[in-house]
Amino acid sequence: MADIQKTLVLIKPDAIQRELVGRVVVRFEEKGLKLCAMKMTHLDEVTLTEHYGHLKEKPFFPSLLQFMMQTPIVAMVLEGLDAVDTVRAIVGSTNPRVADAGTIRADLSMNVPSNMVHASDSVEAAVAEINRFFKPEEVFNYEKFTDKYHFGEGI
Ligand code: IDP
Ligand code: MG
Repeated sequence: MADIQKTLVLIKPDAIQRELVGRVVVRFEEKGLKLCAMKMTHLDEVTLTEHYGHLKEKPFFPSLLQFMMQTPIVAMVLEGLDAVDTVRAIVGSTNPRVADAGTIRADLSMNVPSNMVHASDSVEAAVAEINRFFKPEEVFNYEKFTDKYHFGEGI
């Protein structure tokens, strides 16, 4: 049984610099994921240290933070059936050079940390990350005519 879930996506500074924000958004939209929240924000060290806490001991951690603060980023909440795994599948694996062709990272990037997007990796992480980047009133629940295709029985 599939669950309706929400997940967090960040469009990283390399995508902003390379003017690929629209290309990223369209991939999620055309899949059938529902846009529930979206904003541009400039991340700070405190937020990033929390967000990338699992990487704090890695040698590349300081450069990852520097990279993520180069420009503002675009944060989004997407909703859909099994949205956490569905979005991760569209995003592709961390290293864009070995990511599956057809994924955002494989098709549009070459390197780390500049791999275009962040996506939550579990339902628990998605809840924590949505709360980190959005106030409850910034996340919208609304009906669309296409819900029956993307969320319901598909008929
Ligand atoms: P994920 O983004 O696919 O979930 P994580 O392991 O959580 O991958 O790493 C978070 C981010 O840190 C990556 O998306 C990438 O931008 C960066 N990163 C991961 N590994 C490396 C590395 O070896 N060198 C530089 N940056 C890295
Ligand atoms: Mg991760």
